[in-house]
Amino acid sequence: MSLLPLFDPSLLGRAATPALEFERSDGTRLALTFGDLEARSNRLAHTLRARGLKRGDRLAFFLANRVDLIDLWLAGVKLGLIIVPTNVLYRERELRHILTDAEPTAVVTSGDLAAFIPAGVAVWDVDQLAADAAKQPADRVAVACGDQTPVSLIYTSGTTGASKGAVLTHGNFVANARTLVVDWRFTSADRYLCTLPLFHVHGLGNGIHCWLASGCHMRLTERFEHAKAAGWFEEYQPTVFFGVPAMFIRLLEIPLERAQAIGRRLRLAVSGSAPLPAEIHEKFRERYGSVILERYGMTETLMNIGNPYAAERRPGTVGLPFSHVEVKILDEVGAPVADGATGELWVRGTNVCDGYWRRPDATAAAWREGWFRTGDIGSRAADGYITLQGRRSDLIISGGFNIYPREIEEVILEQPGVREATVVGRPDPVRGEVPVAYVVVVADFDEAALKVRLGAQLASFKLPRAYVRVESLPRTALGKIQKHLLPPWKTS
Ligand code: MLC
Ligand code: AMP
Repeated sequence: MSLLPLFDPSLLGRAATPALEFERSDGTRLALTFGDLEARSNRLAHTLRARGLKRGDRLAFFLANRVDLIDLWLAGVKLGLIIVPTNVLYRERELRHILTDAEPTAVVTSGDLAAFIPAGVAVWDVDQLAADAAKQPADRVAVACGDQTPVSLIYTSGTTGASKGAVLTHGNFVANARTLVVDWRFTSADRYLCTLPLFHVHGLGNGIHCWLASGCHMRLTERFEHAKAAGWFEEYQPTVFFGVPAMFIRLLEIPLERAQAIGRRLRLAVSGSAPLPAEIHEKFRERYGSVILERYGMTETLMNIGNPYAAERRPGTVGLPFSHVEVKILDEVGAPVADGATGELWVRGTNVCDGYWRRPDATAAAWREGWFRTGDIGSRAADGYITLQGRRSDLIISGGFNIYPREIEEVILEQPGVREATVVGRPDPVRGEVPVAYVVVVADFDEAALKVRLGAQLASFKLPRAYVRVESLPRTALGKIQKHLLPPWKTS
């Protein structure tokens, strides 16, 4: 099944029903019905077709949350395009890699972001595109798509190496959305507050798709702003909220009485994308009276494991495999581990993408007979609950955004005066982890210039929180850096 039939009961069947309220950062709002979304995406599909886009073509976007992103996604679904989301915090260097690799026809962006698009890439202004679309007819355009039809190329740092595009199909997203809507008991009466960015699978594959598949109402914001969060919850009165742990940590700052009132309306709060400390799970329950449902997913697989809706949501665990997925935990030689023992998680199911874009080597390394090697380490209790304990690679997750240390190290090493560099994740009370750089420098090292260089080339969440100068980096006899032997980072 493709995505459109999943959305049609909302787009066509509930055409006159209020669907969406988008709040811009300046506080202005736009309200739309499902019928409006159907018409807007049809008009945009006509425009994209007139600009030459056809089934299988890639179209990238580099935008913060806005309604045009939903139009673009739906138009892509209708035309059989492969949409390439990019993180709005990326800078030219990061975008160049994705845009070179994905070879999109164009990247859709806004005027304030256009300066970050690498030279030589076709740039379509989002407002101009919308103005063109407004002149087009509203009748539906749709090409035949099936389970196997790719719909999105989403870049991930994966388990090793440079960022790779996971080729996600209609079938992957349908499997994910169908399970979540049923398991999490979505109905058209729900009110879903979406503050997650739509360029990642958490906001897109879970948030947007649960909303469209259930026909509920959504309040979308440009981004999560913790100073505004209490007001959003109080005014909109959501029944459902999805967040990353950094958001739940911020929500603990809301005064008790207000939090209790919010909690009475909130039937479901889901956390994912990074580990939720058991202590935060407990504090949120005390404050809101609502028990967070923690689940585990990945770009390549969408959602794999989640705590149950109607049974125990066990703090510190990610729960039980979803119905669309099989999970096995293997030791270093590939043998299944006993309950309670630690190993690497492998997953298989209709949610798992088939491979990476134009990377047969990386695909072969991560997939074996339909099973995908997640790179996440964990164990299963005798009653089936799975606990994650870390990752096989040195990936850092900060505020739910992934950081691959080698990428930062490479930019640091380009700076005159740096002889050696390594980057590690260090604990942070809000963001979970933050990157910290350890550098071996020669006399003429200029730290201020290094910071400027990194700020120009890397997304803000990748910038090291500190640069710790060391005499040398601890290495094995073979020269590999032993990150666990680095001195602790002193915050003062
Ligand atoms: C942050 N910024 C954004 C932004 N998020 N700008 C536009 N859109 C966004 N979504 C900018 C801010 O404007 C600010 O810029 C700077 O980044 C720092 O933001 P902050 O609010 O001061 O940081 P913080 O309080 O730490 O909160 C950040 C956060 C953000 C939690 C809101 O990290 C976030 O939205 N995380 C979600 C990540 C996510 O969706 N991950 C899912 C991956 S999918 P300036 O200029 O003011 O400094 C996956 C699979 C799975 O992992 O299982 O789900
Ligand atoms: P991404 O590559 O952005 O899709 O990030 C996927 C990674 O996020 C997974 O491989 C995990 O390491 C991590 N992750 C997602 N959900 C959880 C969770 N609930 N607990 C711990 N880690 C998580």
